[in-house]
Amino acid sequence: MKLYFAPLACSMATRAALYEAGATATFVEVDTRTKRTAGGDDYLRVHPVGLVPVLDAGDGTLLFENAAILQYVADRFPEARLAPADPMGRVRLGQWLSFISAELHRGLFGVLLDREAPEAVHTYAIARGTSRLDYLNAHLSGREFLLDAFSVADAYLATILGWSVVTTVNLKKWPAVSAYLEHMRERPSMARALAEEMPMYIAEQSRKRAAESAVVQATPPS
Ligand SMILES: N[C@@H](CCC(=O)N[C@@H](CS)C(=O)NCC(=O)O)C(=O)O
Repeated sequence: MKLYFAPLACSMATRAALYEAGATATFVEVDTRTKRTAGGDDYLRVHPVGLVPVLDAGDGTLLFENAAILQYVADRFPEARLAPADPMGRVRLGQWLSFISAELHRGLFGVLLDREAPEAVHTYAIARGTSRLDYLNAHLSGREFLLDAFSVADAYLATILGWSVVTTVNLKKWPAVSAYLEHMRERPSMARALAEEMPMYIAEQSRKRAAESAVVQATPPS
């Protein structure tokens, strides 16, 4: 299998799930801004919109969308128990994956991390996001995981919540959410994924800054 990822992006959830499963995989870094892989290939030929993650299932079949990819990994490695086996448990898993994707990933943190989004949009996202974090905090109070045991939804949620440190969302206001994130980060698969992707993220950021300052220097004063 081959995972197309960007450092510390939502694709880190799939990396952690692959580690949980003990899967053999290779990893291709993507610059989601330039839509190029680290090897210089045109990433739009892999994903027409240029989003990560994409998982190559091993035979060239390309899988899109984190929530679907995570369930694929869980199904492909059932012995790792990354998803509930019973039908209702599976519905609950789908419920959380949708909530994380729509309400927290794209609806809250994705907006806050978008430097091109106007300030009013950030303010609106935070105002709306509060009820989502309140709900999550109530659910996680007294619980170790989103479901009865660790699942791919936890890998996704911990990845998204980790972005809060570079936003104005202070998770300390939601103590159960904050404690959950700390606990998740101690999990070997998550800790390994974070330790591996952090240096890549720092390198990516410095490349971005260098590219931006090159543009500024090349722009003649008007
Ligand atoms: N709906 C997609 C969203 C994935 C997504 O937002 N990926 C971000 C990184 S976390 C990305 O690739 N952004 C680049 C872009 O928006 O052009 C999924 O859940 O997989």
